[in-house]
Amino acid sequence: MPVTLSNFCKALVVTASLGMTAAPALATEWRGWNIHVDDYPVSIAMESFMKEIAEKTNGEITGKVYHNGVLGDQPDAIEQTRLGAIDFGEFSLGPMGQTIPETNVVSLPFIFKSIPQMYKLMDGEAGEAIGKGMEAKGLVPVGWYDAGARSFYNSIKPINTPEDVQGMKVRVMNNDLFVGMIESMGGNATPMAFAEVFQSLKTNVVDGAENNPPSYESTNHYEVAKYYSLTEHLIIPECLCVSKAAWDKLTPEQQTIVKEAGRTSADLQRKLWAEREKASMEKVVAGGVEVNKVADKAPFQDAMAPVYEQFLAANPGLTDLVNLIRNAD
Ligand code: BDP
Repeated sequence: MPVTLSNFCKALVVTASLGMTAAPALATEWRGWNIHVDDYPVSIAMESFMKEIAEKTNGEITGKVYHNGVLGDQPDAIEQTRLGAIDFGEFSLGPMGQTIPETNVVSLPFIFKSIPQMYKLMDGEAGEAIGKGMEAKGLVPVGWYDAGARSFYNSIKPINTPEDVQGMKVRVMNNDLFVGMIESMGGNATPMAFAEVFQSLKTNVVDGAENNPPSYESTNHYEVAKYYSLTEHLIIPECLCVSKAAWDKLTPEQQTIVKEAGRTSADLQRKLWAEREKASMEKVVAGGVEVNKVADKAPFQDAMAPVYEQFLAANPGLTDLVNLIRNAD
């Protein structure tokens, strides 16, 4: 058969229709947002989430995870996911507080007593209440991920007391609550995108920041801020979230599959997290970081009283949720 334009077009039509019959009628390809590097626990768990969904839906729903924040910074990606321009993402509840007040409850410093306690509460009543608030704003949580505890690091000195933070320029995630947290210790808070922190530390635009060991290590912040002080002031859970817009297009069977895959991926992420935390600490110590334990955290906790007062005054409707977590064993 000679290759004429019309034959070529016919061939295209045949190929396309064959493709159509081979693929399920309502095949959907999701785009997923992730801020972390490819080998991060979150990244591996997100890949496994999509793989399980593709398998269990026989390819009706497939997806690609965009790592390293290439789809934009976090506050922006949260908005995009709420609006349905991104189909799913793995977010810290930290930067969500500006839009979803319920999530701010877990951004209150020292609200959880430990990581196991955080798991228990997020897998129970507290997670349900927070999840409802998220869903009302366009995000459907399908798995609570672990992000350990955040501690301060800086290029000047070890921090042992809240006074040590006085006058320090500290980068925080985009949320007024974290600005208040730093100011209550006399520091200067600078909200800034995660991707800009390395350069800002290097050029002394900020003196320090705060994060968990895997993020401190995977971003190389430890190379330019050598003092890591284990204040463990924030235990902020993270969420694997599906955009409500994408969720509402699923059949009930598909929704069940997505929920199950979310749970499996959270189990995997929590396991990988524990391993990575250990490996990251070893790596930063080998890289010359001076790690100090904080002997007495009570002065830090006391310094946070105004943060709680202001938060509860502005959000009286969240008092019960705050107390539920605060008074839990
Ligand atoms: C990491 C979180 C990530 C945040 C980042 C930050 O996993 O979602 O964007 O901290 O400090 O621990 O911005």
